[in-house]
Amino acid sequence: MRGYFVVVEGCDRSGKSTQCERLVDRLQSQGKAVQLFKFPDRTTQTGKMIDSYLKQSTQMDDHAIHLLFSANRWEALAHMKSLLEQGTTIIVDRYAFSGVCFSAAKGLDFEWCRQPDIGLLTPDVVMFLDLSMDEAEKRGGFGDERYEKRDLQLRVRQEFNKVMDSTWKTIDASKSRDEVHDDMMTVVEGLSPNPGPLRQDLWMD
Ligand code: ADP
Ligand code: 2DT
Ligand code: MG
Repeated sequence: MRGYFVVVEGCDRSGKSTQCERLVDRLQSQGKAVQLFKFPDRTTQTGKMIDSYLKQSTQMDDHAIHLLFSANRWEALAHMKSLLEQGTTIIVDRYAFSGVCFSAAKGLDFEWCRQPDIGLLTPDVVMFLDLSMDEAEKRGGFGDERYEKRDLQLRVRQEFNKVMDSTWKTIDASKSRDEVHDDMMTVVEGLSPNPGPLRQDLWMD
């Protein structure tokens, strides 16, 4: 059987990276084949350009950086597909939803933003870690990266409200790390035992 494609989305400091790692560790400890992916993947050629943009060492047109974030996903597609087909589950820390929400929050046209990611793999489930800005701010001050600003984060949140649909699983990210982990495990354990063929039809409807 193929692996599951699980995406974790949410605003900054909602606990995505913490929980993705925990999910991978837990599933691996159960003997399952699982691999972690993270977008942007800052290690590739496009990832290095994205990293220096986020760290504010380079400037780039908003459209150009949007396309680079998308390219960063397209270049991972073959690897993700082959793992899934071999039966490995992949847990993905941010995906095209972050791509659209951040760029739209900056003022780019929402429909334009969706175009470059059309035809990527469609996740089996998207978990949205839901945390208010006030709670997020209690988790430490903003860093120095380009998008770590309150007003932008609030706009990103509004964009997430637009892209999420009834298939998304909203997780209350204000709970303790253990409780959030348990809630996410419940979602993963509830995935269909027969997920059907891999779908490479993101936003093709
Ligand atoms: P994200 O990847 O969504 O930005 P992180 O996983 O990096 O979030 O977590 C942001 C900060 O909040 C980290 O310092 C992390 O240790 C802390 N954190 C994560 N989950 C929780 C939680 N459930 N309760 C309190 N603090 C948390
Ligand atoms: P991390 O803090 O998770 O490394 O994210 N972003 C991310 C975009 O603007 N477009 C995208 O396509 C993706 C995947 C969100 C780094 C920042 O990059 C933003 C925060
Ligand atoms: Mg993170």
